[in-house]
Amino acid sequence: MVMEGKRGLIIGVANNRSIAYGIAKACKAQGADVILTYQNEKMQKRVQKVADELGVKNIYPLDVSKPEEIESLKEAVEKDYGKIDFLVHSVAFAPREALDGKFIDTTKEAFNIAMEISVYSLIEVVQKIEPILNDGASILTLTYLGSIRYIPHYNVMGVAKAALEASVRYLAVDLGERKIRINALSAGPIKTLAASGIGDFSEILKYNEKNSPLMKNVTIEEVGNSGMYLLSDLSSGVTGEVHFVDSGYNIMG
Ligand code: 0WD
Repeated sequence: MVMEGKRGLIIGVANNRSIAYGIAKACKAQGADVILTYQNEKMQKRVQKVADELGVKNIYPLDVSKPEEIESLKEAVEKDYGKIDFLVHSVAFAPREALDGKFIDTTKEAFNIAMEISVYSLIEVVQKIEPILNDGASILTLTYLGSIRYIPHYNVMGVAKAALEASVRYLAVDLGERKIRINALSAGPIKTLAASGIGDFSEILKYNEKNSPLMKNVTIEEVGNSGMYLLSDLSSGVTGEVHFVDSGYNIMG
């Protein structure tokens, strides 16, 4: 049991198709104690269902755009559990109209929202949760190939993911002082709630399946297992990295 004795906070479960759910499941299977959050009351029921299924004791509200909620979460987790060993940030958002059509039409408002929810939230969550992280803890965020390549319709989210990956590198240096690691996992396309907002997503899925070395799309179980490795001590020499879990699609010319 690789995660025996470890406890972690996982942000970004919307339902049992979420990538964060795949990571939570893999961590539980290896003996970890998992804490989940839900974005708002509308999501609470679905996340509670996931929590019951996984045997997760507590779920806490967290909208990452509200600093006071990050603060309250830190206090509640500290009170109920003490310190934690890992943290997962699996959250992204851009207005739907920005994920269709041309990148050149991106509005300042859509740009700011995408950067706030998908990038700054990582920095702020790490800032506010760091005091309850044990030395040697591991942090993971989720990214996508659209950060370094043109992907149709990914638009402003590609720019946000580039900033997210750069943030991981800068945070890795600051956190390294406490031997805390932070990495990004770049997942291949998976049909989730968030993905359904991206124009022509089913075409991207088909194209990746046809053109990746493994000739298949990845599952949340595969992403979950690789995520678990990055959260575990098995990856103790890895930080500031972007790790692709995409059936090898990114290497293709
Ligand atoms: O193909 C994919 N699905 C890929 C996703 C490929 C590569 C990377 N990713 C990334 C996403 O960009 C995101 O960072 O993985 C992460 C998780 O996305 P997901 O698992 O695909 O999507 P989903 O199950 O919808 O979970 C993301 C959740 C939100 O769901 P919706 O769809 O309702 O936005 O992020 C949460 C929310 O639960 N979220 C927030 N949580 C707290 N505060 C907020 C917020 N303000 N906004 C969104």
